[in-house]
Amino acid sequence: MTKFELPKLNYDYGALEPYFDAKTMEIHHTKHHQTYVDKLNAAMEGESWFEGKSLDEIVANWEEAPEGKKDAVRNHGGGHHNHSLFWKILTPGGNDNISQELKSKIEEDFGSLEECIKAVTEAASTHFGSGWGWLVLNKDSKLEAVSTPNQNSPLMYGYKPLLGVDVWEHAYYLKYQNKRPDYLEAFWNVLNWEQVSNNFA
Ligand code: MN3
Repeated sequence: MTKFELPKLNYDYGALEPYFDAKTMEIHHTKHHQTYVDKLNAAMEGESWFEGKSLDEIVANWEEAPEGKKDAVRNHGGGHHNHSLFWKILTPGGNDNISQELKSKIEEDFGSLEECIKAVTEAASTHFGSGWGWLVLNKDSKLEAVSTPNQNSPLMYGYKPLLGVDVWEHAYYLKYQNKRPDYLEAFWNVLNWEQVSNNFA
C-alpha cells in the first residue's frame, strides 16, 4: 500500500522569521507533523479500506474507517491533512496576491477583507484548548470563519478549507509562550494569499 510522506517545505525553517521562529518550524515539521504521518501509515497497515483512497477521501470519511482505526484516522489523518495545508499557505514575508474571485467573495460574505481577517482571528483566538482556526467554504458555498478541535479537519464537517491556522501550543509556545493573540497577529504577516486563492479556485 502507498504510504504517506512528510511533504517538503518550499522555504527554509528560518525563512518566516521574525514572525515564526526557525526552531519552532523545525520541530513542528520534523517531529509533530512527521508523527501524524507515521501514525496514519501505521493505522493503514494491512487494511484494505484505505486502498486507492486519497488523503482527502480518508479524512472526510473517517467515520467509515475500520473499527479500531477511526480515532487514528481522525487524529493523524486530520493532522497530516491540516499541516500539509498549513505549510503551503505560509510564505516568507507573506504575499497579497489574492485573486479577484476570492476578494469579491470575501466582500460579499464578510463585507471586507479586514472583517474576514478579524473573524478568522476571533475564531482562532477564542478556540478553547488545542485546535485550528479556519476560513472555509460551507455546503451552501458561503465563506465562514470556524474553528475545529484537536486535529479535526474541516472536511469532516463538509467544509472546504481555504486557510488554516494551527493554535496548538506547539505552534507558538517557544516564541510566544501563552500569548496566542501575538502569534495570530504574526500569522497574517506570513500568509500566502495566492495559495489561499488557489485553494478557493
Ligand atoms: Mn501543529
